[in-house]
Amino acid sequence: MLDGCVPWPKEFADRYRDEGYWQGVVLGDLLRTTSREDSERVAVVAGEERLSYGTLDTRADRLAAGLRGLGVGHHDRVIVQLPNSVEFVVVLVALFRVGAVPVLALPAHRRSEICYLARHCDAVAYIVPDIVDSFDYRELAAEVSAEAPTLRHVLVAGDPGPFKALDAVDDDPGEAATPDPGDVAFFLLSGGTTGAPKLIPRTHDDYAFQMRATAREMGLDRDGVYLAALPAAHNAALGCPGVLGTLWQQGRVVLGRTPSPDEVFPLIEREGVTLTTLMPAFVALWVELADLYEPDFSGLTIEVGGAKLDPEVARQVRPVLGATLSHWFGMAEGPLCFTRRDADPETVALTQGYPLCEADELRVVDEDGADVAPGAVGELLYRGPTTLRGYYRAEEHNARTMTPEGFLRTGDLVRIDDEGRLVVEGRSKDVVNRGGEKVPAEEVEENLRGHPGVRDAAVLAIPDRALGEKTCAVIVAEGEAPALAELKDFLSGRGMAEFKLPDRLETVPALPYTSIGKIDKRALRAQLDQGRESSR
Ligand code: OOB
Repeated sequence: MLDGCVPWPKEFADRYRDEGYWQGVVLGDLLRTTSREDSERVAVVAGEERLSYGTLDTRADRLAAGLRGLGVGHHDRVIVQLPNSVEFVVVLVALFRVGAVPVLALPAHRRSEICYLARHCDAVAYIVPDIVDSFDYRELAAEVSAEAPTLRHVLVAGDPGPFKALDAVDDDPGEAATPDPGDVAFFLLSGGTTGAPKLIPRTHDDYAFQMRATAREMGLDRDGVYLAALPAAHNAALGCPGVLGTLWQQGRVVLGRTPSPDEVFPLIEREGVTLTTLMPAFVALWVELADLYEPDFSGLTIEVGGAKLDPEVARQVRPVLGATLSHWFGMAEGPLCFTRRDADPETVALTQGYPLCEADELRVVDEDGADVAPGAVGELLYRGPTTLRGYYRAEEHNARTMTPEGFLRTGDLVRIDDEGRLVVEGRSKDVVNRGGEKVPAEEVEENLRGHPGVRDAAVLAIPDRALGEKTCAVIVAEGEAPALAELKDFLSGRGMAEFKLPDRLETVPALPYTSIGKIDKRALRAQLDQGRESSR
């Protein structure tokens, strides 16, 4: 396994192989079989374009050869920051075939996140689009190049500007070595723990199992049509079964850019979409706007997860949209629990169902790490054939987030009900879950403290009707307090992604601290609530 990754101990790896979870396949084989057997079969629909398995397979082979020609090779890390597009699919498969390791950045990431990633993993290449939603990724790439000494290539899908066009990376395919199925295939980004984003190694074996098992449970077979409405770089839309899992099943992927009803409702009906993934805020919006469209989604299953889902919204999905809902608790780190398609409506509304497979081991523990009584709430610990054993190059962090027995501390507070179903009750980690986008409080706090008008800062989640949660910055001012707009500009100027910028600002004379010197957020929240009460 790539240096800096933590392998599963041999006894676990043997067991996962013996029990048939890991089958020794490699992700570079995606598209291959179907291309050989049924070359004209449509693999991807993007706008008016319909691309066959044969076309994509050839494009991936030619790009892989071109990348080798540029000197990109086995184990080289390549940051991929592409929107849902044909290029996204071709680039990933090409990198898998080269044995290079894609690092899947989200389209919303900016200089701060990308520079950190590039330096942290010593990326040799960075692949971007030209302009999306009026944001010029080539300018971002220029800034990243200046700060990342190992970066040798910037490749642009579209107009390359000063860089190299992705299209021009093209060569006749030659013989290539097959990577080890137990090795890392790509890195996902952690949805937020402490500080900077962490890199999650996903192996060929573990991801192939995840895709196969989720496809089976969601009924996605060769006739399945998956709509990617969330960014495909996110685990939920990539491999649950998502874009890659659908191609693995020889189904058809429809690429959307956003989950907004005016864009995707017509697509779902036109393409006969059978499966899609949404964050809760969009399920609510779909239900709310259904009257305008009168959709018939009786052939559609919607996977929803990533943040708390309002049970009332869940209950309306079948009557209003006609669709089947599957309620998920998932993490890029690997844990997956979800309600199956035949679950009764109340199970779907109120629980996140059962783990992906029998080899998944779940524990619910108290603050001292002891198992809680059955049914009681505690932190979820997770171990299994898709769950990582350690983040990449993060020894200290791993010592804190992995137990000595190899369980991941999820930072989520859950209980297991008397039928064995998972119920997410809250979380202990310091993250704002802004409609499924995770904002690590510490990272925002640290950056806020860099402003000359901020002496100290804390970041809290506040309830929001549409997104579930929004971000509130609480500051202690140095002199005259800066306004929210100014702080947002300041953080943007530091290269932070827009979804991490605070939505609200409060100023206090001092922040409460605990005896061990951490900001006492519970006390701070109480203090703010009290202030609000008394000013009513
Ligand atoms: C998914 O993955 P990530 O890595 O972006 O975020 C994971 C975190 C969890 O640790 C938890 O805090 C939160 O998102 N979360 C939920 C939830 N599902 C995830 N919080 C409350 N209720 C839920 N149902 O978000 C993800 C990955 C794969 C599939 C689905 C979601």
